[in-house]
Amino acid sequence: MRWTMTLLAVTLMASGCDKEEAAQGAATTMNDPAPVIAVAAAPIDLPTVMVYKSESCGCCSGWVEHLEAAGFTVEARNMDYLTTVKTDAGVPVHLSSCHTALVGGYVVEGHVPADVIKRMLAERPTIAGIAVPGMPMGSPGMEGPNPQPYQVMSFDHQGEDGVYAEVDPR
Ligand SMILES: [Cu+2]
Repeated sequence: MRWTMTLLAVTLMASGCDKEEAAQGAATTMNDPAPVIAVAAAPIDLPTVMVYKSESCGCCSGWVEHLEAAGFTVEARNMDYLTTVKTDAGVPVHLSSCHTALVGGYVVEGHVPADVIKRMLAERPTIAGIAVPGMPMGSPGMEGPNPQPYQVMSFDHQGEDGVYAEVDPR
């Protein structure tokens, strides 16, 4: 098993190098900044997402799958008292949703799209976290027949909210 994994890793590394060389070769001939883009597109290390949810929450599991599909490693914990988790994390009551997650030092409340989380992790704003209040139809994990636009709110521990992102899944 270990041998197979090593082989796989070596194969992946080898193919990765080939691609990079190909991109560089092409760029040299064409004299454009393509190699920079190729490096930026390489997989980045995403921090593990800790998700606190109730055992029976189907849309929470849908959101976990969405994060995993986007490349996150997710550790999900089923909790009996989510209110305590939200209070401890400092999630404002009016921004609360079904599940609460912790990632990279931030709180992520509700059905926040993975790309918005990635943007926050890249920008590292001075906020406590982001939230999609309630459970809007069309948000990841809440796919359905009538998707609607929704906002991703930011919040801090001083009671300030703001709009972090506008999402229109239609
Ligand atoms: Cu939900």
